[in-house]
Order: sequence, then C-alpha cells, then structure tokens
Amino acid sequence: WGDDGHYAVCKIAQGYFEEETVVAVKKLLPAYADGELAAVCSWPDEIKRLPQWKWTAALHFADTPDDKCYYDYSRDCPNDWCVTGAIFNYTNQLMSASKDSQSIVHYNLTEALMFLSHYMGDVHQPLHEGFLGDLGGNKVKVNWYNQETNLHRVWDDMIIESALEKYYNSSLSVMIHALQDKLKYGWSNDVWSWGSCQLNQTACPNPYASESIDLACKYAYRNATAGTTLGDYYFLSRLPVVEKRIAQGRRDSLGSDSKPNLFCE
Ligand code: DCM
Ligand code: DCM
Ligand code: ZN
Repeated sequence: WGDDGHYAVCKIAQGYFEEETVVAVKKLLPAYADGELAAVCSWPDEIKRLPQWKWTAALHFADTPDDKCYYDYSRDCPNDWCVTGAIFNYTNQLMSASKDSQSIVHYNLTEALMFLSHYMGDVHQPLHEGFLGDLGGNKVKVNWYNQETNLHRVWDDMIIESALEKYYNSSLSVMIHALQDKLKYGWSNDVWSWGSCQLNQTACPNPYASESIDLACKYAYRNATAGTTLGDYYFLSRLPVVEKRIAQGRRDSLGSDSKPNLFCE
C-alpha cells in the first residue's frame, strides 16, 4: 500500500488493541508519533532506499513464479527473506522481549514494531504476492482513467485515491470511519473467521499471503494486461476487495483477536 493504505490499516488495527497492548505500543513508539501507531506505519517505505536500509527492500513482498496462483513459503520466501518471513521474525522479536525482559539479545523493538505493522499491511495487498516476472505488477504499464501508471500502483494508491474523491469527500478519516462501520455491521458475519492464528502460534501470515495471490489472480491481473485503460468497471468491481483487505490488516498482529498478551510485561 501507499501512505493512505498503511495509515488506514494501522488506524483500524489500533482500535482493536487490548488495553495492555495500547500501553506497550505507546512505550515503544517514537516521540514524534505522538501516541499514534498509524503515524509511523509508512516508515519502512520512507527508509527502504537509503543505503543502510537497502536490505529491507525485499521484505515488503513475496512474489510467486509466473502464473502460479498459489503461495508456497519455502518457494516464495527463500531464507525467510520476504514479507511473511519478516512478519515471523519481527513478531518473534517482540514476543521474546515481552516474555524475557532480561534477554541478552537486545533488538530494537521500536523498529520491530514499525516494521511489523507495515508488513502486516503489505501482506494483505494482493499484488505484494503477485508474479515475480512483472515485479508484482510494477512492470505492467496501464492507464488509470487518463493517467499513465502501472498495475502495482493502481492497487497501492489509485483505487484508494479515486475512492476518497468519489465517496469520501477526499477525507481519509471519513473513509476509515466507513471501514470501521463495515467491520462492525457490514462484514460482521464473516469477521470472526478472519483470525486464523492459534494461541500457540507466533504469527500466521501464510494464509494471508495465500489469500493475496488468489485475489491477485482473480481481481488484480484479470482484464488488466499491459496497455489496458482501467476505468469505472475495474474501479467499481475492485474497490470492495481493496477495502476488505485494508480492514483485514488488523488480524492477529499486536494482540488483537486471539493474542491479547503479546506485549504483556
Ligand atoms: N516460520 C518461522 N517462524 C515461526 C513459524 C514459522 O520462521 N515461528 C517459518 C518457517 C516455516 C514456515 O514459516 O518453514 C512455514 O510455517 P507454518 O507452516 O507453520 O506456517
Ligand atoms: N514490489 C513487489 N514485488 C516486487 C518488487 C516490488 O511487490 N518484485 C513492491 C514493493 C513496493 C512497490 O512494489 O511497495 C514498488 O516497488 P519499488 O519501491 O521497489 O519501486
Ligand atoms: Zn511496503
């Protein structure tokens, strides 16, 4: 996702934190976040091109070999170096620190929190599990209405931007409130089934990556080959997918749902 998408994922997730998670997250947030997790959720995108952070660039996605519409951790996440591997890693860091405050290994838990909340958003963006050959749609040049762009950017930014203009008075907080209402009243019948993490599991990003590549094949890549002009039809049929994936970004990270004690000290 772009900045708006990540902000929305984290803002919605925050609303589901247990009380002790709120306290622990506030302790870890840098001062400039002013107590808002959402304020730092795009940080991994801001730093990924700096020389000292280049190693993080591949942790934003887990692309599959071309035309494979399913995800396989051992194939798509070599050496754990991908978005799902990163989610396992940063969840482990935060959990081990919360279990053992005397731990000799000192991770930077502020960074761990900012990476984890960003990557939980990215794993839900269908084209972050797109095809390797076109770099998750980055190489698929398309027009979004009359604007030249690529398919990855359509899913990171353009669908959200167009929705903001068309339905949400150009206000991200209006859109976030609408998604929060849909979580409560609209999707309420299936929200219970979104969290699939068992109490004895550290993190469960693999099913989310599987869903993403499935959605990439069924919605993102469909009728969107290079040179296509995407307009109302594509926008109206894909926006519900984008909205649901943003709302689902809250699942099981950071103590929501089934893991209330992640940050218990
Ligand atoms: N994995 C990990 N850390 C964990 C759990 C899993 O690095 N705490 C990685 C290694 C496994 C892969 O995820 O090969 C798939 O795990 P699973 O099938 O349990 O989801
Ligand atoms: N991306 C992806 N798969 C790739 C390469 C990049 O999903 N093989 C994602 C990461 C970024 C976006 O596309 O969110 C733009 O990539 P970059 O910032 O590297 O231009
Ligand atoms: Zn990212």
